[in-house]
Amino acid sequence: MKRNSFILTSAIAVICSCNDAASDKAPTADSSTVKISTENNKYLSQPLVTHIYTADPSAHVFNGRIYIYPSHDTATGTPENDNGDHFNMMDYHILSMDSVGGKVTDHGVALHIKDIPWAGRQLWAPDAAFANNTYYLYFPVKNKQDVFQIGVATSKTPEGPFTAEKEPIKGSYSIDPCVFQDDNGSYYMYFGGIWGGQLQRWNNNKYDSAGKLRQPDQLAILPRLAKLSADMKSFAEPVKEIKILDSAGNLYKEKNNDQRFFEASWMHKYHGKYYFSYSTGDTHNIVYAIGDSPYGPFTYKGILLAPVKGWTNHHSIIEKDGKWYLFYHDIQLSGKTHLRNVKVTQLFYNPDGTIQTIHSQR
Ligand code: FUB
Repeated sequence: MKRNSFILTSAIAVICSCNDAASDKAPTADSSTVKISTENNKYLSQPLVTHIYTADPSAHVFNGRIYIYPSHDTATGTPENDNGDHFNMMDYHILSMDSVGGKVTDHGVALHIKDIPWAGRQLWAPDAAFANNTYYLYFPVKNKQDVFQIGVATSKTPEGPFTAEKEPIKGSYSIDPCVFQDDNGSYYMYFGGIWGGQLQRWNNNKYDSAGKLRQPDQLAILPRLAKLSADMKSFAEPVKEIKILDSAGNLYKEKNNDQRFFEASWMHKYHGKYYFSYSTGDTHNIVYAIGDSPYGPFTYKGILLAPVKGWTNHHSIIEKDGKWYLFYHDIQLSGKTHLRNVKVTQLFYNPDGTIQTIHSQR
């Protein structure tokens, strides 16, 4: 995963950084922190925690408290490539806070890869849901054949620890699960990611290890969705594709990489409409599209979060006490692609239901 401008920025950041490349701990209060802090006012928000690296924040309000389910980035020394092998995460830590701006608690290890019987490597972006008096943690990880699937783990408390099911969710594949509860109590999982997320290997829900990315003039690969069963551990229906349309009603082509889906699905509802948001990956935006059904189609509306410092862009959206918030990440603390830090900022709607674009650097 590379882009030319970012390689240059990264190179400068690596030269300037005093952080230990072999450590997965974010800097504590030392001279390197002071050096970084002179740049702090360039950013819209500051990292929520600085003692570990965190990314891909899926936020939820459970029992009136904000819980954040992030990836836990680690420096394993795996070289960077377009498959994202450098995102080689081993466990999850769940964060929580009473309100935005309040003290953030790290609840420690909630699930470790060694406790997932079917897992091979790379614990990527998780999500969580509450049903049946149980908290469910959904996570993508490569199985022992190096193919991404999605697993589920359960706990009686939102912060875990979580116990993983022995097998992945049957029929699941690729990465970045987002579990959305509709007003009628139905739950849907949105998922998928191209490139390292392997979505290009899945056509009609069948695996093809030789599956290729689309050519510029071909239709773009679409994100996926399935309704969850009442047990929250299985799909209630075959996985479906989600149509994202331009204002003329056409599907995007691969060459429309400013708008087409790449990874990092999120679903929320606002004034009765379904807002499907996602990352455009190699163009680094979080964009959104609006529809009338959880199944879509969704019509593209614009950029929600402009590119952040770093290659990946990943987010979630919640409402708390009448305000809407965007959780996201960048690489302010480390200057390194794979060592990210989660952040939050308020999100604002226009009267017509569109969302004001957020720029994370001033
Ligand atoms: O954290 C690993 C991967 O990077 C996530 O699954 C993607 O969404 C991107 O943020």
